[in-house]
Amino acid sequence: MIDFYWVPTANGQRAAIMLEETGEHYRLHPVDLMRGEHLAPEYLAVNPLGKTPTLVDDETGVTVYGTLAIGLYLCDKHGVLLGDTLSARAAVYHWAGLVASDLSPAFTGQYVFNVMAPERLEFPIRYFDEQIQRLLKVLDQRLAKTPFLAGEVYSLADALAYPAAATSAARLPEGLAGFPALARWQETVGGRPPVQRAMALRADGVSVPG
Ligand SMILES: N[C@@H](CCC(=O)N[C@@H](CS)C(=O)NCC(=O)O)C(=O)O
Repeated sequence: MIDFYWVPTANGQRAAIMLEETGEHYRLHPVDLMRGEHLAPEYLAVNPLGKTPTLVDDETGVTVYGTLAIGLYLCDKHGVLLGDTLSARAAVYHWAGLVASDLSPAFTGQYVFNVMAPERLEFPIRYFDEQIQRLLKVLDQRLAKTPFLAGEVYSLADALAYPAAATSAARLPEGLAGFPALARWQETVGGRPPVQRAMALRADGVSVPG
């Protein structure tokens, strides 16, 4: 059984998709950021960084924090969603890495400067908007050539990218209209039952900043 410390944000959804994709049994522990539960001693004992998502796997005795690390751990544990050859895995690493180290921080930056910042600062708002547009364009160009990010088959990279596409579809003024291949992929990935179960996770009474 896995104890899963989670917040209903894109990062939480990424880790939840991987738990569902790999058929893990998990206990959901919603962490309320607004109430400061992530900085309470009980949670800092699990993850001293005080951020989510984190999982504690009592089957293997390991604790893993962060969406990419959790995704890689679950792929490794179950032998799925990474690819069978070095070149197939390289494609998964490339796209999963781009999502984790470029796209996801750009969304965080956009959220911080649009929702959390006490004053409106034009430069960081424009900077993160441009970063997101540039990254979505690259994903769209890739998906115009291959059905999934790493190639012919669904992988960890798609699982990690999906919440960003869903957020963009909801937040951008024209949704994903300017990114037709990404929109097609979003429908396909969003139709997977594990993805639907993860995206439907709710924590009554738990709120996030903003
Ligand atoms: N690099 C981490 C980022 C995790 C992260 O920023 N988590 C947010 C919730 S989505 C959090 O716990 N924030 C609390 C804080 O920053 O104090 C990942 O990929 O999971």
